[in-house]
Amino acid sequence: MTNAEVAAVFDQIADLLEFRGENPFRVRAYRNAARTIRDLPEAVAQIAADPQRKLSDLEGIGKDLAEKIDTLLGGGSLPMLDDLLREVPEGVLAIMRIPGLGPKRVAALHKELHINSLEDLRAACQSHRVRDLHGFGAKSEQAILDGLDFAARAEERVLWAEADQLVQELLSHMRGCPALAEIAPAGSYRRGKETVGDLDLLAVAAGAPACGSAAVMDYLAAYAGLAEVTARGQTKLSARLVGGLGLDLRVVPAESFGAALQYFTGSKAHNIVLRGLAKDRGLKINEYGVFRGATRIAGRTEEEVYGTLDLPCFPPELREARREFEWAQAGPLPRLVELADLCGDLHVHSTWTDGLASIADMAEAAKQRGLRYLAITDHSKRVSMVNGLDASRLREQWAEIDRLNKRLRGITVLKGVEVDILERGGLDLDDDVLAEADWVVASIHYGQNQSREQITRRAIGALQNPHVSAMAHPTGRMLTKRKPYEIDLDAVMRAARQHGKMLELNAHPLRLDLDDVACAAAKSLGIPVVISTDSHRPEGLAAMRYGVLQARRGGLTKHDVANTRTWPQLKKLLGR
Ligand code: DGT
Ligand code: CA
Ligand code: CA
Ligand code: ZN
Repeated sequence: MTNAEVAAVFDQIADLLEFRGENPFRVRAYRNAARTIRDLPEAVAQIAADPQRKLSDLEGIGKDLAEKIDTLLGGGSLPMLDDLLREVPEGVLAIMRIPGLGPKRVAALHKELHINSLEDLRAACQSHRVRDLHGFGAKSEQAILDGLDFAARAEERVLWAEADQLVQELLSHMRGCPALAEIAPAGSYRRGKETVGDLDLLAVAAGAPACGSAAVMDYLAAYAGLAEVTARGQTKLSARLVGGLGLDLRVVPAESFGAALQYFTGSKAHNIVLRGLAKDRGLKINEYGVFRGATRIAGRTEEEVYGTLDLPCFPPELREARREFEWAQAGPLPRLVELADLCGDLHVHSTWTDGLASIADMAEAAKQRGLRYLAITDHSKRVSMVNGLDASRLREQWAEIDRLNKRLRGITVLKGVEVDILERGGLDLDDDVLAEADWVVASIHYGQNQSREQITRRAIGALQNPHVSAMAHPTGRMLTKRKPYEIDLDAVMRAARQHGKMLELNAHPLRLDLDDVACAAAKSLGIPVVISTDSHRPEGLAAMRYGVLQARRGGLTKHDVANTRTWPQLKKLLGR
């Protein structure tokens, strides 16, 4: 069990005790224990395994809690937690996970309004029964409804990176099907959307269409990764994968494959514009092809379909009915950035803080991926739970980087830091040390619940610092898990432009922050975007492709992405 997992158990106990209205001191004891363990600079398992040390020597951990930790580390369960979980209705636990609803408020809803499930809660908010409760109001009623919507949406969609893994496994199964001539994913997955609601697959059967379709569908139905087939027709099969993700497979004739691929790739908004353009020319476009009267004039390939309207075959990432039609009218489409264009990674951690690999190992891995520079950006001291660096340790780290660079060939390690933007404003390290860095990313990790004004002011303050290079993960969102913090991104972008700063597109599949729309906004303001992986281990560097996909959705070209440049060029762009 990791420290975070042990801490999460204690937090849950605290929540349940608080929900039941137990002694506040007891609740606080569990909360403090959770914090102590979460903030430990080493694994709690390591302390437990050391005969020289005692868990009960840790601050806030008495004999009873030490025993509980031992039980958890040994793989056991805690009887008192099991009892608590039995006594609290399951629906109430779900309510406690809604952002912004603590155990006390959930208890009030449960006691006063007999709310036992998410459905009860929604109904109570909609009929305005919640606003009259003590401590609630119209504003919190709306906040609860927003939280419910967020939780519902989050549950239905999966991260693109997860969908990708599922798609690759599925495709490799399907390629074993003798009756299959062709198969391709469509839908939001193909457009590279950050989360995917369901998978849409198109197939062409070999041989006679009727029996071919049946054979292809049979082959899919036999896939071990399917939980159930939910519907089956002549040419369409709907199913659910083991993890719950929905899936539609359509088997289409070869002469319609391009038209179907175009239609089912979407987006819906893009298709609506396309249908209008076809109509203007007296053509009809649908999933079977492009028709003039009853004659099919295109359908086999997407190029052919778009070609009938004198349009380029848009990269799927652009098909959102934003600027793509306008661009196509003006001339050739911009060539979107590609993974191979990236020369460096500018946000990476090492064992100096919460990374799992040494600087040398990260540099080697980056070189293997074809990168030519890598900025080590470990956390600053405010992030105490991961042993964030103060000025003196940072300088020690940089001395190590200097030594390392002397022997490294083919890659340069940059002296960087991920400096925290403090809750009260200002940065966590002094200007004199920041001035010695090659690359400084500034991040908000604490005080994420502050008001829009406060958070925006902090971000702009950081961008005004002459030594800051870029703002990391500018909205703090965690896809399907945490909403962005309240921030006026327009104001932040204006400040970035004014002070010549860059903005990060954090490529971690859970973040993808900036999102596609914000990337497009940055481009239009001329703010260089850096795509960085925020890797904590060598494998993390692979996330660059997710960032590239998001950048492409924002219409970014190689020119718009700063780290497609060599380090000397990038430094010049930064003007420092
Ligand atoms: P998702 O699954 O929510 O992540 O998003 P999509 O875009 O994959 O949407 P989905 O699975 O409902 O449909 C796949 C594509 O099929 C969609 O992007 C466009 C096309 N499509 C679906 N329904 C309609 C429709 O009513 N009209 C048009 N024009 N296209 C549609
Ligand atoms: Ca879909
Ligand atoms: Ca679908
Ligand atoms: Zn980081």
